[in-house]
Amino acid sequence: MPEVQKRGAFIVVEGLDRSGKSTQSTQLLEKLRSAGIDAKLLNFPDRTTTIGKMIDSYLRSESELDDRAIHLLFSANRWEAASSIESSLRAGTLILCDRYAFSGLAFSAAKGLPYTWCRAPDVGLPAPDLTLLLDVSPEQQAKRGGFGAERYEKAEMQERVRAVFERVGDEMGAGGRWVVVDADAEQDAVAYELWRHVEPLAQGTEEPIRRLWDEEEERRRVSELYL
Ligand code: DGP
Repeated sequence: MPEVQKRGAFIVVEGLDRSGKSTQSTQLLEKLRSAGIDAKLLNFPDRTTTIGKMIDSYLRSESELDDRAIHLLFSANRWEAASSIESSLRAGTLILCDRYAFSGLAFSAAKGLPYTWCRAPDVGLPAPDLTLLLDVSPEQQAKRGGFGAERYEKAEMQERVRAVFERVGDEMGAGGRWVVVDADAEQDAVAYELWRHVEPLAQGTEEPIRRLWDEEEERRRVSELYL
């Protein structure tokens, strides 16, 4: 029997501002690397590219853009990394990603753009094998020193984003690919919980790379047919 080739796993960490997402992603990377795993951490938006610089200027309120235009830029910023994500995965590297298309959907739908329109530009991107949503309560967000000065860092906006993340989670279903982690817990407890979900994927997976939002679309089509 020919041996099935493993590829690196694709793991996304999502969450609201002040959820501890970036700290936890960095720690997770260190833990993976010290376990001997070839792993890379990406951040979206990637503010270093030409598109990323436009996004950065928008987030700092140094420039104004139509809501749809900025949405498409966030998506383009992921697309410009898509082929390198895929080739890293195929080369056996685990890709850890601090935010991905789910943030794109959550933040733009929270502004009032239609949900299905928001999803469309990200259709076909490599789909994560696992998404960990760090769920922080408004009370904890406030306790953690409130928000910074960037555009979306306001309590009402965060509440709306939270609601869209819930909807995304419901649609992702119970297949284990979307995991909600209580981010109000102590830092070590959150890290432990994240590791519990990441460890089984650390050595790679034999599954083919899927595309966003294939499975979810299929589930929706089937339920529309039969309900
Ligand atoms: P961060 O660098 O993780 O703090 O993210 C910067 C801000 O941008 C944060 O408030 C979340 C928001 N954001 C991240 N990705 C997207 C996206 O794809 N679309 C929109 N509209 N906002 C996003």
